[in-house]
Amino acid sequence: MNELDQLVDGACAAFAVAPTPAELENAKARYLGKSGQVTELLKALASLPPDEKKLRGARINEAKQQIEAALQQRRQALADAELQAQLRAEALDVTLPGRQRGVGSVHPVSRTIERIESIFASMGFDVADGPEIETDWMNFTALNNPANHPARSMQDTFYVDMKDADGMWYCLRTHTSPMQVRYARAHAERHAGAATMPEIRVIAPGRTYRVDSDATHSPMFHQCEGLWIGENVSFKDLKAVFTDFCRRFFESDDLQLRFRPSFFPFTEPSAEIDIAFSSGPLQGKWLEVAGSGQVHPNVVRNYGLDPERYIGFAFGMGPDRLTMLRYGVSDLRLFFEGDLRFLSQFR
Ligand code: 2NM
Repeated sequence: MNELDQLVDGACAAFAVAPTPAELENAKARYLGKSGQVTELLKALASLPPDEKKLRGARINEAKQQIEAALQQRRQALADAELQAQLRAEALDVTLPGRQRGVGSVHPVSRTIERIESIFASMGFDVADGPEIETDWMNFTALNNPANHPARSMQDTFYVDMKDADGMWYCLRTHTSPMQVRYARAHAERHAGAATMPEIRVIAPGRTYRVDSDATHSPMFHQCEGLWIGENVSFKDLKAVFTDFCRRFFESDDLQLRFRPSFFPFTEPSAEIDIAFSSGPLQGKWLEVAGSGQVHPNVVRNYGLDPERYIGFAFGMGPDRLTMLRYGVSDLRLFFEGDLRFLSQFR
């Protein structure tokens, strides 16, 4: 093998093992660069006699063309490989299923509250909500609780380290009735001085707080209280409204109701309301679902209304307990733990 063939073979071998374009260009410089081996051979032609120069020049040029061809081929191969690698790296599997966004759902207690709201809305009740931190007057005094009533004690009520304008500690509301006081007072004020006042018909659902915690009591629980005040609203209206509500809420036309005498400071007379299902696992068993009564004259007065003219009823129920009954949930605490294994069952 002559010297030029060896040069071509060497160049081809060097190009073939160059792993990157940069290293390929380094290898090229060793052959075709300013002082590369081929360039040096061409420079050496100058010292040859004309006829030898022509022959050798042609041979060197032939070798040079072979080397340039090998270089071009290797450049193309490296560029192709780089493109393939990039395509592989950026490959998208368009057949993969998409990543699902988690599907949320309404909390079972919120569902119950929405259900209560829509049933009462259909009977002409407004829905009111308001502060969870209340003044002593709104939470207790306006509702005819005596100054020394045990519900006011720190064993039963959460107090906030802040005093109101009367110098009393603010508390976390222990029921939603203070919201009804706010609503009724605003209503009375709006119609003050007019010959007649439209009836007050409102429910107040929301969070309430008491110092209590076991399988059937949570320090935060929900209440929904209702109020209907007018010039001629009586206990029979309460019975009709609440019977209709319970039958629609539990989707049972033959559900039975029982009004059992009781006591609340804010109503007189007062009654517990029990229901009995006509079928299912709880059939025939009396279950307490609400408290109720004719609003006490002192409370009507605190609404800013004349108790000689205005009368009505109020009731209070626990959406947490209604949810347990409706869905057969046995532990109240499940509602407040945020465990998706439980909550997703209501999707
Ligand atoms: C209950 C039971 C009985 C009630 C009373 C009032 C108000 F504001 F009219 F005085 N609101 N809610 C009431 C009556 C609540 O809960 C067990």
